[in-house]
Amino acid sequence: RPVTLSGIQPTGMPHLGNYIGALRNWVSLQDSAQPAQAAAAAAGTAAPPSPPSVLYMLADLHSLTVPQEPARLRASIRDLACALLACGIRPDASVLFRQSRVPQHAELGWLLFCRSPVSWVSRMHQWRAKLQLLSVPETALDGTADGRDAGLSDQDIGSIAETVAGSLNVGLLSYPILQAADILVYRATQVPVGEDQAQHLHLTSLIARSFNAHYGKQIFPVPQSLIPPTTGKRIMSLRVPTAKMSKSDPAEQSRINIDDSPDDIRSKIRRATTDSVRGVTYDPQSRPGVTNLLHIWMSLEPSGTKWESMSQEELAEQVSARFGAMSNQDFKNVVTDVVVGHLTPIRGEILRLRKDAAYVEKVLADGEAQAARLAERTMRDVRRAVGLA
Ligand code: AQP
Repeated sequence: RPVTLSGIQPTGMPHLGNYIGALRNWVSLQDSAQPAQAAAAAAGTAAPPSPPSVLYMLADLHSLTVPQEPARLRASIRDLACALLACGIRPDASVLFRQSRVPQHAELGWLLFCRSPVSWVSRMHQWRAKLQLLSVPETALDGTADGRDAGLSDQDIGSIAETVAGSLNVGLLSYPILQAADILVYRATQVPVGEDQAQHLHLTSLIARSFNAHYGKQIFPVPQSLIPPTTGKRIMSLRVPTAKMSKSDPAEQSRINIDDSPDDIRSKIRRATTDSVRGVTYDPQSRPGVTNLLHIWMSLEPSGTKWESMSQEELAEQVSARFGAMSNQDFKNVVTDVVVGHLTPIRGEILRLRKDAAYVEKVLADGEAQAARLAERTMRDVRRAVGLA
């Protein structure tokens, strides 16, 4: 039986990129995995119980690889739960839970750390990109852990750790192994992820296969990644359309949050970076801003056209026929209408759920109890295999 697991970090309100690249697909996967529950939800009747096979995680432990202010993190976790429910994740069909509340993730994580060569994580693209970006000097990395810290006050030590660990910490290097634990602890067989996560998924397969081989037992299945189709695979920043839309981009104008008001959406799209070329054309290389808006439109427009299965030439032809005579400004209005139409009901549901904290907390607590039962089943086998039982 397929078991699906995916996660999202509580690093801010999800944006249109998270919605198009992940959350919308999560809802489809939930509904296709649990057709009886989906039919009951559509008919407004009670759903029959079913064994949990779709799990969605608020990846709060992962979010700590970058500095988080505690009160803000708490609020972001709550808000993220509201956002996922508002997008259509239903507690009768999916297990929704906070990663940190299921301690088996951290336990399995440690066991996997101890079986993973450092070179497996140090060659991950995301880690290498971060190292290059920061060009951290060797002396800064020495920090205080080399025995030369005599005479430093706690405050001095704290501030050195803050400076270095704020940007480059052990968690950031090793989080792909915790990610493997997140997946393997539920013996998940399929993992919907963005293409940027393909390398991490490959690492999970390596870890699962080497663990099975070492202990001579098929403890973990080898999971497959489910990468979304081509169009809108990556939604880009509205300000710098060569960078991806991101929750932690300090520029608010760079993204459309899924709880933005229609006025905010209108103003952000109106100010989105495009170019001064006349007419709308599909040209990812030389017109990244316009193409990003086209990807957003194609991902959300209601005709059901299979844009993702078209070649670049077909896309260019279709776009020219439809929007070739339109100014960028008029096209921005078309995009705004489709985004507002899509996000308005979601925003309404987020605002409603924010006022019902008790319900949201109960959904998470129930999800955590279910997740812990499943995880504990795996951990019993793992502890026995390792010699800890
Ligand atoms: N711009 C994007 N376009 C399409 N898909 C995206 N995803 C993220 N950004 C885009 C997908 O959303 C899922 C959840 O992402 P995450 O929050 O766990 O981490 P992330 O990829 O690092 O997302 P952000 O928004 O950029 O967050 P921060 O700023 O905190 O790092 C993933 O499946 C991801 O592929």
